[in-house]
Amino acid sequence: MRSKDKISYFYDGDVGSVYFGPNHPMKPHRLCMTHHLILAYGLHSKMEVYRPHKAYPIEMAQFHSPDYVEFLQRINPENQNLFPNEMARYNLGEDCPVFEDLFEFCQIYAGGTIDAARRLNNKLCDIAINWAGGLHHAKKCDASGFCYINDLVLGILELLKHHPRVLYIDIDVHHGDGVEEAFYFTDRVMTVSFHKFGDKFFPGTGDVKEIGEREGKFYAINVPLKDGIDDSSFNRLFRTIISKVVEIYQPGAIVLQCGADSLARDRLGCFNLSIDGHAECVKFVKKFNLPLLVTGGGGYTKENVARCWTVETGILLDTELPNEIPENDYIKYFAPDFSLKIPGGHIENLNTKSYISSIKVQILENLRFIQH
Ligand code: V1P
Ligand code: CA
Ligand code: ZN
Repeated sequence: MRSKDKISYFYDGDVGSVYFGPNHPMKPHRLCMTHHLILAYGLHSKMEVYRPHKAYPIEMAQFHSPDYVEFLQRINPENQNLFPNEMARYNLGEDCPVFEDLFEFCQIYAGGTIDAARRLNNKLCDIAINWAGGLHHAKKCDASGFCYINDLVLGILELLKHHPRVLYIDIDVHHGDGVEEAFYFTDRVMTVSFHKFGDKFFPGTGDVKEIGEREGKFYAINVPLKDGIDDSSFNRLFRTIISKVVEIYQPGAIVLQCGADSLARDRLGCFNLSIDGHAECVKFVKKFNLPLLVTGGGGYTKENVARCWTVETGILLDTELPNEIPENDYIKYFAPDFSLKIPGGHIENLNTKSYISSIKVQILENLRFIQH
């Protein structure tokens, strides 16, 4: 362990007040709940808290096409009916609706991840946190799966200015397809996503056989899982794969996407992870003592998202948190037990020992082809 990690934390109070619409599972209000829980536990006094800059269109265009960025800037709920062709072309609609202040929302969450990467690059901190970021599905010219601008790709591009190799790890229940696609042909970024795969689960990609191409061959790792994976099998698999990856790839920095929809009882997810099981991944990655950029991602049972990211902030700060949730503006959401931790779930675990073992063998086999 480093003697004392310096942590930069990014939050903008405006991010929690945007609204994707009735029945939409993505609730940015979860970010506000998370922040207030972090404050209630007094964690703000142990880290540097920053309001991120609003990412400029030119910064977004480091990855996205300028015409797509321009359209996001121009579109609003009042004029969207005038642009049916562009709405379809850029995949805006049901999953990725146009809502009030959409562009400003993108600027804030993308600005947070870019600022986080810059502070790490300038050695102003050891760990940087942006719970509003982690929108891993956005593509160069397309919105996808509640994601418009891919802040993770922008953050990684920033880290690549200072580091020859960056490792991206994604524990959201969905495949990190946008980040994988952005770096599919390069060996300068290794992407590793753990996700549910099969039964037409969104986005449908992330087979173990998707491994990268050309220079990037063997630098994309996919860990496709079935419903019901529990803490012990997930943590064992995570540790085995990530320790081997770090040993062989020797990254200069790590980006960890902590989507909380891999928790038990998530509205969209289907795993059995407890908060301790999820947080164990954060603890494990922190131990490598490499510059670490931590983001949020999915997470659709808001009170559990707030619990999870607060626990993980505590872990990054090496601070134990009492299990009884302190008084805060959103205390009523944590009724009836007001406890910080949630246990694992009990849906049937369809990941047999032999299935997990075969995935592990294929992944470790591919890692043998990497030069070191
Ligand atoms: O399944 C689909 C699309 C819609 N069909 C044409 C296929 N979309 C999913 C998108 C999930 C996005 C997850 C994002 C993240 O990885 C990162 C932030 O967590 C979807 C689902 C679902 N159950 O998978 N969209 C919706 N539900 C949805 C429901 C109501 C209103 C709008 C969208
Ligand atoms: Ca994932
Ligand atoms: Zn997700």
